[in-house]
Amino acid sequence: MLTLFPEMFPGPLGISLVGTALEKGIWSLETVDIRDYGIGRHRNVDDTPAGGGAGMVMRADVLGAAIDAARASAPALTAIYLSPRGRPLTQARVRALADGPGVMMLAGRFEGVDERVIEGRGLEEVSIGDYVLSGGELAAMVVVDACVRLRDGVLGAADSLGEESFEAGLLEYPHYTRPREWEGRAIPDVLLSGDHRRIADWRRQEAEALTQSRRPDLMATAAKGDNDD
Ligand code: 9D3
Repeated sequence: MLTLFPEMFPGPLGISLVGTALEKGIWSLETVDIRDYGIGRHRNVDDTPAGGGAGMVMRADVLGAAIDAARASAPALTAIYLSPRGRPLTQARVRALADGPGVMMLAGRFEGVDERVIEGRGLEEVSIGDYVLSGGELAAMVVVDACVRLRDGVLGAADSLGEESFEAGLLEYPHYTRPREWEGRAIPDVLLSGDHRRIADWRRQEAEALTQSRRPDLMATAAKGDNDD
């Protein structure tokens, strides 16, 4: 993880499912402090944009040196730059990254990085969605979280089973647990009927209705069965 804020890591990645996997050695994390490659007495990492305009841009020479140092100890890793203009992250890309040798990720700050470092180091630009963050670190954590949970030994057997559910591609049906009635709201009778066929039918119907109303874009691919999840 190449970042100006190494103290953000592992942060939430040190907790629960993914954190336990980190402790078990199922995955590991190294941070590179980009500031260590900064220029001059003030360790500068950014400068004003060529051509003018607002904000600052991260320097290609600084980032090149940081990337090369990281690459020297881990040459095989896929190199990703988290960027608001990147290709949107998909479960298919997550799967491929999780099956690979690991990832080197550059988290940007300011307006972004000098274009030449993206070209010169062959960085793949990845976005996590159409909203504006204050930097790439949280996005990088999202990528790691999504990948690590797919690695062997991270999910319990029960959760892994769910990954292959025939309902994949639809939003999930509503869940309920005790108490049977809460603030005047009852658990739907069908779920207490013990009729597993009727329960499965009800869940499928609920999942389809939710998907139709919230994510009609998913409906087409779910029907074809060629979705990512
Ligand atoms: C006004 C132009 N802005 C682009 C939308 C500048 C800008 C805003 C925020 C440049 C960088 C950022 C910081 N965002 C990320 O580093 C980032 C991000 C995001 O903001 N949304 C979704 N995915 C990602 S991945 C990295």
